[in-house]
Amino acid sequence: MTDLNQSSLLIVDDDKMNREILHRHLKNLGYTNIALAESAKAGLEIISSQTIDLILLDMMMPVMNGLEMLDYLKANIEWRIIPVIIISALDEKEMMLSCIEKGAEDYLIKPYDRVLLNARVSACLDKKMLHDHEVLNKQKLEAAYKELAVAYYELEIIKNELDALSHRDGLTGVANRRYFDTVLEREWNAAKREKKSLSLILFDIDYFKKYNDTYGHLAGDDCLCQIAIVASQVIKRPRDTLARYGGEEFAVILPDTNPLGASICAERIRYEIENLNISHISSKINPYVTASLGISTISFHLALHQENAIAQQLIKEADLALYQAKREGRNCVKVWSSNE
Ligand code: GH3
Ligand code: MG
Ligand code: MG
Repeated sequence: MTDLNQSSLLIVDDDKMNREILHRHLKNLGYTNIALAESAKAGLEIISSQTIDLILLDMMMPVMNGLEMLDYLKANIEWRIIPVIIISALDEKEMMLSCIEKGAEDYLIKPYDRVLLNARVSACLDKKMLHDHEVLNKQKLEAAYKELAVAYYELEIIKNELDALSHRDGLTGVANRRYFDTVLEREWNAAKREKKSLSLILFDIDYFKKYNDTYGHLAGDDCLCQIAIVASQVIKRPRDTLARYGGEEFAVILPDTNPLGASICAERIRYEIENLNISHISSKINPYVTASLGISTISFHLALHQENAIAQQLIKEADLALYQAKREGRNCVKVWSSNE
């Protein structure tokens, strides 16, 4: 399993002859990448500057002995995984135990058995290679996870953007009809559950066909955008929703709002539209663009409403009120009432 040419070994021994004998022996076994150090200090310098897969360490050395070097290696987070085989003339059980306890892979006594040494070196290198592969795989896996997390995050952003786009009207940027239906249904259910009021304003630009005929379709589009902007500035609460209901017709959903609150809101929209001062010479009622508004409200806390009322009823009633505003001269607000 061990790739002899790829493994790098380090012999640390203060005795030159010992170093050379071991070096020759390992070379004869086929290992080509072998570093030699005459002291623990020289050994540590080599370890800091190159990758080492196995250390063959002498025990008795001046300044820093093998046991001290072992301590040093095992205390270092990067070096502690390098296997160490102690090769020593010191045949003391205590010392052997101490080395094994501190993390040495084996303790061979000089003169060492060559067959045993070969087997230990080979086993240590196999183990080290396996460990290196595991580390590499873990790093690759972590990198892949990170990439996946980034891709997922980007996908979420795109999905949110697409979601938002699918809710918007292409011309004015306010909610589209589809989203209006969703919000109305949601708010209807919430109002029913919480026994609250829900108001709806429908408004329609007056003589808009004539406006288009007079100023052109592009000017008409621009007019719609300006109206959407001022209307969206009037509605303040986070759950209020302005939507483009049809061609030149808009809707405002006002949760938890009674007819009086909705009237104030509608009157402000009417006022702001007129106040845009968009010339409309073909209008029969005003020199500027105006709109007519109809309001309907459902009050779930009042007993007069049937349990089985449906959201469509609210639209129908706001539409009736809007029709009444048109009938009664346009540029005004009408609140739907069951008496009319
Ligand atoms: P009323 O006062 O009774 O509401 O009259 P009106 O002319 O506004 O109503 P009508 O329903 O007869 O005409 C609506 C016009 O709105 C028709 C069409 O030219 C215009 N319109 C609808 N959608 C758009 C749009 O997206 N852009 C433009 N420029 N005009 C549109
Ligand atoms: Mg219309
Ligand atoms: Mg109109």
